[in-house]
Amino acid sequence: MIEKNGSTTSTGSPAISDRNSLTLGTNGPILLHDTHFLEQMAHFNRERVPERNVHAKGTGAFGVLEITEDVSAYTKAALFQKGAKTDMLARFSTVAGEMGSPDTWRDPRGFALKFYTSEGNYDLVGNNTPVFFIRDTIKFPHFIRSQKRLPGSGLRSNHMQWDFWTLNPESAHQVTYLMGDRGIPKTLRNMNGYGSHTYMWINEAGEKCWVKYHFHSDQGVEGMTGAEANRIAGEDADHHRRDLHDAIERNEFPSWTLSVQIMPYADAQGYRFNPFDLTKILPHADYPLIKVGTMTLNKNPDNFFAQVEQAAFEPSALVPGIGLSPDKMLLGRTFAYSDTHRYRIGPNYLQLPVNRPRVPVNTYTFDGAMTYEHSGDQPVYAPNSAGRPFSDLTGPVEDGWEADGPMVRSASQLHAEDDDFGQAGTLVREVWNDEQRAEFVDNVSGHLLGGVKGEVLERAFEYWKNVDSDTGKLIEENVRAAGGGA
Ligand code: HDE
Repeated sequence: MIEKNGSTTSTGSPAISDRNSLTLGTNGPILLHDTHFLEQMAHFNRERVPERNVHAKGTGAFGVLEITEDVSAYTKAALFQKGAKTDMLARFSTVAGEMGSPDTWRDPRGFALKFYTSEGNYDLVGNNTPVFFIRDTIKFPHFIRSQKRLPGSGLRSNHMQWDFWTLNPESAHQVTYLMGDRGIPKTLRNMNGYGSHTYMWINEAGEKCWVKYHFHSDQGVEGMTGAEANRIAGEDADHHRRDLHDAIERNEFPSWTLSVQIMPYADAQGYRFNPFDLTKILPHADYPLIKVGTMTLNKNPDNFFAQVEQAAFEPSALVPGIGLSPDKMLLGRTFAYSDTHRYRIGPNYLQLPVNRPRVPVNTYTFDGAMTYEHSGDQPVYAPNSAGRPFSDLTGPVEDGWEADGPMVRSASQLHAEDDDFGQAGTLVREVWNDEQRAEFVDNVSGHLLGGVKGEVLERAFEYWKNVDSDTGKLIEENVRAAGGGA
């Protein structure tokens, strides 16, 4: 008795029933050899892979990057040549929330891009903010744990967040940005994206420069107030995911204009800010934006788990013409991402269709769990006498930079105008208008009134007065008047 066009077992043979277990008599016990039941249940218990330990809640879409301008003077990377069109995947995410957390919590948004280029994958894993909270990778686990849940109660804690932020004052620029009107995007289509770090570009002649990426939303940048966000969080935890998905379903394809800031290689050393300090921006007056092209998202994933949950982005995925920089955060990330993918997805995560390069791969890594791609009986060592290609270049690498000195553990050397609060103060005083400043003061006051107390609260008042004394005083007055700190 076989049902035509029914389902199958995972071994491909016709399944008898997905509704009734095999029993002895209609009222009898389930039989151990009901292997279809066993397989369904055992696999069900293994359906989840560990969620990302940061950026767990996210949304993905496929699209294309089209280069409309000539930037070949700066980079030889194929995907950035005028006229190039490169398929891509984007994943936007929050940072601290778990997989089921509300899209509209106040948090930076991940802006992770994977370009399937003709020279291999290029991943640009940025955020919707041009800066970040810290300058040294070693602080990252501490930072993230302080933004998540208390070890005892498992509850989130504003007090713990502010304890970290005020004990690490380099966070001030990013926290100012986070507490401003861009801290909660209205939709994922209404936010900008940034590479955040300073990277290196190398042109055909081997000349290097430093580069920062800006993806400006062609839909315009719009935020959401805290009150609105809290209401929506209760109504629809997937508000942002739904908006992006439904817009693409309606063929309303969101796009972003890609521009770059280019810093001549030699400028970095003496520039007034350390260009490799991730808590700093490069003022556009010093290095104006240069338009490059347009990124458009035009296809929803067919399967969320296979194509978004298992998508693996890594700052180490580079192509010729693009390099890293002395930014300690960027260098630290080049280890962390592929390490987390090997753990979370498996050692052969790059063989999954969503992560697989669109070019032939000839690398000397073999076997490991779930190996799918293989190189037949070609040599698995190099050099070899069987003609399997291997690389053997020596001498200075084209994407390197000069460095020397004793081995130390220390903060980077400060440049002339480097400090923890200056650029945050500029954002508050010179970039924002009165309305944006008022919203910022309300957001910070409200957050501090959410359980921040004692010396942490006092440090927070000092932190904000260091950013800007007027708004800092206003925040302190608001919080004390509302009985904060009790
Ligand atoms: Fe991440 N980050 N990060 N991060 N990050 C991860 O990789 C890490 C940082 C960012 O949609 C993890 O797959 C370290 C800055 C995005 O799949 C992990 C440091 C920026 C995403 C990781 C940072 C980012 C991640 C967790 C300190 C913007 C989501 C899960 C140096 C410039 C990518 C994972 C996606 C994800 C490590 C800081 C952006 C643990 C060590 C700065 C958009 O590997």
